[in-house]
Amino acid sequence: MQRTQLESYLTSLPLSAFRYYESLGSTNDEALAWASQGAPDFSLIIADEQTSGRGRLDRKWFTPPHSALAMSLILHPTTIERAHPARTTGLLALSLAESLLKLGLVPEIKWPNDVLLSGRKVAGVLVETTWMGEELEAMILGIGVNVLNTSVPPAEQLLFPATSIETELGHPVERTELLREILERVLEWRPNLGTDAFLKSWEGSLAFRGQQVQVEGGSEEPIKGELLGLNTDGSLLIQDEHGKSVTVQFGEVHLRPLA
Ligand code: BT5
Repeated sequence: MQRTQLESYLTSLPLSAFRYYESLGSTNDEALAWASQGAPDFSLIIADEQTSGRGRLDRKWFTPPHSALAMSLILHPTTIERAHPARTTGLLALSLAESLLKLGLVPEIKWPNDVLLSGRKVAGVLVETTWMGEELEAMILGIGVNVLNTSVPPAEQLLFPATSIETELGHPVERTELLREILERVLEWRPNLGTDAFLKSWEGSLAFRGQQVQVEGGSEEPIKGELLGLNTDGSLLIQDEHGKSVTVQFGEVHLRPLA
């Protein structure tokens, strides 16, 4: 990815500022630091390679050079984003899912933060926050996308099977074009984050809807049941084995289908 090429692709978008790195530890770490130094709303950080990319619970996220998208968007949260922070994870996941749909693929969002193609993970979202005392200062919306075949980590390093857009499509795609497409979707959805239309689109993209799933996480017993959909706050709604509606809060949980 060349800086000049990136600049020409992004000039039409109302980005406040952007920083591009050929190699960086983690775009989320850089965004957290930049946010605390006063980065304006809708500033973007992109890295061609990450040497210590992070997932949830400090799990590793692999971003080898010249093959993936690794980016973090800094938002100064609006009232809606403060009220429904989980929706910002949905915002990025849905924006990518719609971009993939446009390429002719059939993406699914594995709640809470993965995007799947053919049941394999093609992307992960990591949203983090900075605080000024008790006041939420900034939200960092990070996403890593496996674009080319060479971005897919070896199977033994993974908890869940992975794929890339190139693998699924049968031909490579231009990373910068995909980036612009995702950002355009984010810009379209962001003002509508509080609407039912957003919730319905997010819910409509969910993997395993109507299927039996198991959710593990926290200190709770695993929950088994049918995945019904989303509550308005972005938490997951499941009908358990006894027919009871159970809500799974957004957080460090692991969802899998019960085959
Ligand atoms: C995620 O965490 O899926 C969130 C990943 C967010 C990465 C972006 S890249 C830009 C920004 N900067 C960062 O430092 N992070 C964000 P989680 O649900 O915890 O999944 C992590 C797990 O995904 C790992 O334990 C691996 O098993 C697997 N994994 C790692 N790299 C992968 C890859 N490239 N493709 C598919 N799976 C991967």
